[in-house]
Formats: sequence, C-alpha cells, structure tokens
Amino acid sequence: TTDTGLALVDRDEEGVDRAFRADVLAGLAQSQKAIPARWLYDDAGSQLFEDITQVAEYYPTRAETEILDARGQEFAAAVGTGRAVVEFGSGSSVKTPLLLTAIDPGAYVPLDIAGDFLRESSAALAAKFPGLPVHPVEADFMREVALPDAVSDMPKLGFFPGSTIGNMVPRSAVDLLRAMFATLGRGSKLLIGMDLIKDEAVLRAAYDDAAGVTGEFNLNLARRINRELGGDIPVDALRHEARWDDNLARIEMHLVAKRDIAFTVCGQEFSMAEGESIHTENSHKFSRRSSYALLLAGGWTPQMRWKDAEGRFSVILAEA
Ligand code: AVJ
Repeated sequence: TTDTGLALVDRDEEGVDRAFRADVLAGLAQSQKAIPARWLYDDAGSQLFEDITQVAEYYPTRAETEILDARGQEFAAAVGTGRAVVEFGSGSSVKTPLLLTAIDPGAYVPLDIAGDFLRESSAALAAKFPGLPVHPVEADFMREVALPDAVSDMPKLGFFPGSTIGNMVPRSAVDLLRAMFATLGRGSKLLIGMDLIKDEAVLRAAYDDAAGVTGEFNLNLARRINRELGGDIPVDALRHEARWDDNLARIEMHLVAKRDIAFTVCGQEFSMAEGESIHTENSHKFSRRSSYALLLAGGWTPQMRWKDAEGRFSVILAEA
C-alpha cells in the first residue's frame, strides 16, 4: 500500500521496467510460454483496448454501460447517498459518470497503479462533478490500500466494472476480492461487472474481431517486448488466436508461431516451433452461480444482480 505519490514502476539504469523484464524472461522460458496480461496495457495497448470497446463484436462495454445507464435508480435505492465510491482502476470515460450521477456519492476515490493516467482521469472527472471531493490514490489494489482520511467516516461502495475480475484465475480473483474487503471494510458494498458464459461463437468473435483490432492489441505485446527489452521477435511470424476453454470457462488469447522461429530478448535466446504459442490473456466468463461462488469465497455476499436486455453481461451488488 502506498499513498506517497511515488512512482510504483521500478526501472533499472537504462530505464527498463524490471518487473516487465522479469515476467517476460520467466514467461518465455516456460514450456507453455505465458506473459501476464497486465503488460498488454502500455500507451499503445491502452489505446487499442479503447478501440476494441468500439468494435461491433466486442459487446461487454456496451452491455455493461446499458445496465449502468438503465439501473441507476435501483442502485441508488440499494446503496443510499453519501457513500465514498472507491473505484478499482481509474475511471473509464462513460461508466463512472453514470454511477456517480445515479447515486449522489460523498466522495470519489479512484485507485490505480498508473499515476499519470490516474491524475488525468481524476481531473477530468472533478471538472464534470463540481462539488464532489475526488481523492485519487496511486496504489496496487491487489493489496490492502489505506484510504484517505477524508473518507474514513463515509460508508464505502467499491466499483469494479469491465469484468476485469475475469482476467484473473480464480485463486487470484479471490485474493483480490479479499484485498478489496480489507480496503473497504465490513458493511461496505461492491458493484462489480462480470461477463457471462454464452454461445462460443459470440465469445470467440468478441476476442477475434473481423477488423483485427484485438489481434493488433495482442501483437502489440510482442512489439512492446522488442521496443522496451531490446528484443528481435519476428512479429510478422506471429498470429493472434482467441481460444475458448470450456472446462475453465475462459477465452484465452495466444500469439501463435506461423513457422519455426528463434529470437532473443535481453540477450537471452528463445525459440518457438510452428504452432507453439505465447499465452497472453485469460478472460473468464461466469454463470450466475459461479459468479456468486467467487464473490462468496472472497468475503462478499451477493445482494442484487442485473443483466442487459440481451442477457450477455451481469452487474452484481454485494455486501462485505
Ligand atoms: C477489460 C480486461 C476485461 O477481458 O474483455 C478485451 C480485455 N482483451 N479484448 C476483457 C480484452 C481482449 C478485457 N478486459
């Protein structure tokens, strides 16, 4: 936990992000190569994700926005006014204003590890809601975060939209939910977006759009490795693949070698046989029961649940 405002990224003398290098070198050395999904989001990757939310096949953002837009009065009735809204991740452009408009909060506390983005989005939000105290906190919310004193006497509402919880394997997701419990405290509420299991073709298309935007998002990781870690991965020899694992109920993104390749990263040699892949992201999908089981395991009791009109996405209100 930190509220010092110090940058959380640890760089070496050459400006290389040490955690990025460690994750990439360890991940490429595994028999199933895998790199944690958080590294997809450099500036280019974050922009590409914004573009993904606009593609026809990627329904989650539209479906969740529809719910937040339509159910504001119900949220307000369920949570009351004057809560400190604690957002895990700094506010996305449309979803946060919809919630804040609906429930008349006492304060807004965005938590994010990326300080620059946090300050920008906080300033934009403060301008939109004059009179609402905004207290950004630069922190890793996978751990307990000390909230600002200004909100210590307010009841809390955690907000975790986007089905971002789905990027974690269940044991990490439970760790995160417990950290949220520790940060917010007993009696707090949590409004969380969780994407739903549905027809495999619809899911696969959402993660492999015809225009190739998701493919670019995935391939950007290889470009980032080349750029930041002095790699020479032949990016044109990789292709994007979205796989559905029906046992684990998740979409997996992979970068698949189109031919046998060899490359170096930070002077270390790696090779991939044709068809071999680097696993770059999981996006778990939930049923009503599996979403409740996960929340309960993390210390949160589900109280209400909403879906969009087409039943693609869920937003759940839970209590600590
Ligand atoms: C915003 C992280 C939840 O998993 O749906 C979109 C990321 N990856 N397309 C998701 C993503 C590929 C997205 N999350």
